[in-house]
Amino acid sequence: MRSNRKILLIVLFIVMGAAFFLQAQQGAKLKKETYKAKKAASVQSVALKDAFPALSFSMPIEFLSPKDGTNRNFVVAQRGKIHVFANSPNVKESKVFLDIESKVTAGGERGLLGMAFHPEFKKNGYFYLNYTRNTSGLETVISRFTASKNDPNMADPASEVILLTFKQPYNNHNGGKVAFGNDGFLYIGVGDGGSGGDPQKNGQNRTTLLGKILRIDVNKTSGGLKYSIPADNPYKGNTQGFKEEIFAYGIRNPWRFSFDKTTGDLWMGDVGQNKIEEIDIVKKGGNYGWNVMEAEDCYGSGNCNTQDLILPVWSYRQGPQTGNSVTGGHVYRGKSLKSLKGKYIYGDYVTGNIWALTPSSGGKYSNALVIKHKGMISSFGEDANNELYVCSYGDGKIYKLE
Ligand SMILES: [Ca+2]
Ligand SMILES: [Ca+2]
Repeated sequence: MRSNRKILLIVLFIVMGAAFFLQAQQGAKLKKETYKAKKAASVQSVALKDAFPALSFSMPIEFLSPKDGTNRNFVVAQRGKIHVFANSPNVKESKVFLDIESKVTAGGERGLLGMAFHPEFKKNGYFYLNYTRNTSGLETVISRFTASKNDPNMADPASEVILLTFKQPYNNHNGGKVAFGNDGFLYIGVGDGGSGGDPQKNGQNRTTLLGKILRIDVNKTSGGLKYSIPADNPYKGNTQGFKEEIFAYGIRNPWRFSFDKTTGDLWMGDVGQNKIEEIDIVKKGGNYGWNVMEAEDCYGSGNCNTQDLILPVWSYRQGPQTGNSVTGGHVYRGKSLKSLKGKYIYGDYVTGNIWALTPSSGGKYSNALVIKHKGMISSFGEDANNELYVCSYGDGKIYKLE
């Protein structure tokens, strides 16, 4: 999600999406929308099904489930609400788990952008949010909240503990994802600050948190922080003024990252500028190139010094057939879709393409179209069984791959 031209494009798609939604509503028979996949090479026929026909949400941007044995799903709505409901296609209603709309500044790429359950959520009730607010200028807030002890389907709005804030120089490129790695640390996706082309050169500047993946330890505090810096963070204790929270840098706008539950790999979609969308496997201390490079090309004109810059594991040129804004997904570790096992499933926000990346020899990957969603894909998510879902931004529905 990027510059003005792109925003225009996105607005156009929202209008088209709304028209599509109205059409769909007129035909009540279409209530259960099932899109049959075209058979793609190496991928079985996969359908996208309206997973919870009775439910829809306003601008859903995250779907997730705590591993607490309750088999509940949570949907984050961008304006600042979190909804909770039973993981059943017959579920009749959702409940508002938390409403922080009054705290959140939303619109465009701003809002309540991410949620993560603490690995010990069942015991401590902690969950973490990433949102933008405007108190004295736009900023990102990373907070911990606690679920109510009396009602598991309610969070306590007064339980907020702000861990970290940092200023946002522009409205766009706020990243927004938060997730716990297999190492138990909290990872935070932060965009380059915004505008276009990274005018402040934040991606390569390690004295700012912008344009980075951060990693913090929320289970300890140290040095006046509400968290601590993991002992092996790449810049812990550095004397160059680099931010110790940095895990990796050179990132433009990480729109969704996730961890492979089997290998622990951190997979990221990094939204491109005007040419190329990319998928990265993010390693500790890695420099992912922005704004020296846009994916595998030098950004801007002519040559660039590509030494030590890590190339994406996959990329695609922007276009009407491919897309204009990558949405990172998940390595599929569910049970029902055997042909997707171990593959990285991701998509494009604008075109609705959903692809599978399959590892092949020599660290290379092959790419296949799984299915095309007729709407905008704001996010992928997983339920308690690691089955895969799509947040459809325009019609507010949650679709399941099956
Ligand atoms: Ca920003
Ligand atoms: Ca890159």
